[in-house]
Formats: sequence, C-alpha cells, structure tokens
Amino acid sequence: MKTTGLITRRRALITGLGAAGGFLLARPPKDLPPTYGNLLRMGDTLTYAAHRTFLPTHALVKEYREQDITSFPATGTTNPGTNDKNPLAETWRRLQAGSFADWRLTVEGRVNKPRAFSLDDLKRLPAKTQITRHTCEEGWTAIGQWTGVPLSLVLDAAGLQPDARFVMFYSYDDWADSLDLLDALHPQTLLAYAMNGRDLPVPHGAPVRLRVERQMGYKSMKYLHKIVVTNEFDDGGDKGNIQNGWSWYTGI
Ligand SMILES: Nc1nc2c(c(=O)[nH]1)N[C@H]1C(S)=C(S)[C@@H](COP(=O)(O)O)O[C@H]1N2
Ligand SMILES: [Mo]
Repeated sequence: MKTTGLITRRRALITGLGAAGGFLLARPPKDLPPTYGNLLRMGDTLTYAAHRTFLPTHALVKEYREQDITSFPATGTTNPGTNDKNPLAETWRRLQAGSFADWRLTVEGRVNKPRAFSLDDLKRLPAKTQITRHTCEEGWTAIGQWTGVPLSLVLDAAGLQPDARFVMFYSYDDWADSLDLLDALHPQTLLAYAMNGRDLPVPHGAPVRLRVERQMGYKSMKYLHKIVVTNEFDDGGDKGNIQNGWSWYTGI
C-alpha cells in the first residue's frame, strides 16, 4: 500500500539521519557553535556539522561570465539613513553626505593590531572580482559581479590571535551577525566595495558589504562598520538573524 511505502521511506530517512547524527556526535567538528545544543536548532547544527565534516574546507562556488549577469533587486534595508528608529541613521547620513571619505571599518577583538580601514585603505589591498549567484531566503536568485578585498587579507593585516574562532560583523542599520573562521577566511568571502564595475550603490550596501558566497543571501551583510574577532560564538542576540526566524548557518 502507498502509506506503507511512505512510512518505510520515512523510517529509512529517519534511520539514515540518525546514523549521520550518530557519526557526527561521535566525531563532532571542533568548532561547533556552543549555543546550538537545543532541540529547535538541531537541524541547523546537523547541516553545519555535516558541511564542516564532509565537504572540502574551501570548496568554491561557481563563478559566472559577464554575459550571465542579471538584474539584481535590492532587499531588506535599502538606505540606513531613512529609518528614524535606527540609532545609527544620522551617522550614516553624515558619512554618505561626505561621499564616505570619513567612513572607517574598525577591526578589533582577538587581533594583534586593531585597525580602522578607510575606503582607500581597503582599495589599496589586492582586489578580487567575482561573478556569483546570490540566493535570497525569500525565493529569488540573481547574478552579479562583485569587487573587493578578500576578508582574509584584512584579517591577516590585523593579525588573528591564536584563540580566534569567530568573526562578528556590525552594520549601519544596526544588525549584528557572525561567521566561523572557515567562512571568514574562504577565498570568495569579500569585503565588496563595487558591484558590476561601479561603486557599491546605496541600496546594495554602500560603501562596503560582505559577500559570503557559500551561504544564503542574508549572511552577506550590507553597510558594514565594525568587525570584531572573538573566541566565542555569538549569534548577535536581538540584532542577529535568529530574531527574524533565520538560521545562523545556511550553507549552500
Ligand atoms: N545590513 C543589512 N545587510 C543585509 C540585509 C539588510 O537588510 N541589512 N538584507 C540581507 C538580505 S535578506 C539579502 S537577500 C541581501 C540583499 O542584498 P541586495 O539588497 O544587494 O540584493 O542582503 C542581506 N544583507
Ligand atoms: Mo534575503
């Protein structure tokens, strides 16, 4: 009967998941985020653990050709200066009025040399350009070209301390989010200051945004202002993704 087949298949699936879970519990990746022990987040933990255990560490996402570039909607915050509830709105408006000459990206925490990078400082570092597909949790994808400095070069310049494990990001629309070091040091993870060959437009995160190509679109934080290297997992609390009902880890 149909239902029996379904139940058998479901049972097989559950057994399979159980086996994978058992394997992962027996050999957990060493950097499993510690707050991920509760049942609700078990699925995210399994995905994260499976990716970290089974995938090659720095597997690259596909890169496209210029003729593959598509139109690209702007979503979420499209101007941090227009939300009066945003405590950073005024600062951002002032920076924008000055063409971001006074904008700085501070890098602090578990680093040997805390730094404050201007846009020109970032542009003086070796640049990387890549054409990739962005996947939004709302169900659309788009292909765009991004130019920026690999985050790994900026973290190298600041000098990661041996106990560094996660990297926190703060934005001018008052978000906080984090990546583990593997995604932070991934060769396609960029601090992007240009899109499709032009300065990063305001709706897309001016002056600098993250591109985290191995995860869903919302991990690519726009309007960056601060990076803090930590030795502990922090999901950003009420400024983080979990308040939106989104997972901390959404590897693709
Ligand atoms: N600071 C900040 N970063 C953000 C968002 C946001 O609202 N604020 N939206 C996220 C989401 S859900 C997506 S899909 C992408 C959208 O980038 P785009 O506006 O360039 O399309 O940015 C992500 N980064
Ligand atoms: Mo999104």
